[in-house]
Amino acid sequence: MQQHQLTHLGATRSVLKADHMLQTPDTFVRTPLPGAEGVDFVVHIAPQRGAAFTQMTAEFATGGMLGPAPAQRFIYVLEGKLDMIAGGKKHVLGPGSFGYIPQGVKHTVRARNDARAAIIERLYEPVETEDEEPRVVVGKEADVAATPLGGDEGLRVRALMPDGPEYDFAVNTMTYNPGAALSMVEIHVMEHGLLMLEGGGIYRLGDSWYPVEAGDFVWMAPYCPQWFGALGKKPAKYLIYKDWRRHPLGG
Ligand code: UGY
Ligand code: MN
Repeated sequence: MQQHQLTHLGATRSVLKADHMLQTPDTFVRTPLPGAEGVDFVVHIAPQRGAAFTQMTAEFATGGMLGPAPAQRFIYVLEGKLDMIAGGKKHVLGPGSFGYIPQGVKHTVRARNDARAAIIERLYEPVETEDEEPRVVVGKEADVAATPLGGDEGLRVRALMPDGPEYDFAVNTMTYNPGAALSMVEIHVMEHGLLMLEGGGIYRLGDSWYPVEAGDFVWMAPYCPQWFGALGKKPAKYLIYKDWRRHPLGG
């Protein structure tokens, strides 16, 4: 039988609204960035859209290198291996490993083989009452203790960043058993960047409900109503950024 070519005719699950965005892999557009070599970037969200941070996926060819960071940088490896030199130490980051580099700390990140990583960058917001400075952090997601959210064993949170007053953002993974869901529709001042890592489900954003699956990116502006329920036969897991521990009026 003749195989018919699927023609999308301009259709996609991607959606852009004032307070949220769903960006599916068929709509990812790659761009080079200054200082980087052998890396294509998908800039998922940026201040150009009103976000106070930048989240990208970096796609490295073997030997590809990131350029310098204009801000704090958080890296979560999705595929392949990265050599990261920061704070005078060399770290090998494989899938599920992460690294945080404070703003202004010189570092290099180079791919040992073809690799992909989620990269989150945010300008540091110091607080006058805080003397401690953020430090380089390296870890593996699987080694981080999981906390049931609100006592729900079916929904586990792993905090990848330390939660000290010197840190101004959090990056967590959230793992939902099939059928598990957020216990409430959240509406909060923090904004989110979210990358679906595994499985899928239904995301409520504002007044819309969207099917989402591994590979999708979601941006939620401050106060965007949000809820997620996991569907399917295997757990759903996402990586989620939020601004944290800073007064909304600054200072
Ligand atoms: O940390 C959070 O605000 C998280 N519960 N939000 C979310 O999963 N959409
Ligand atoms: Mn939230």
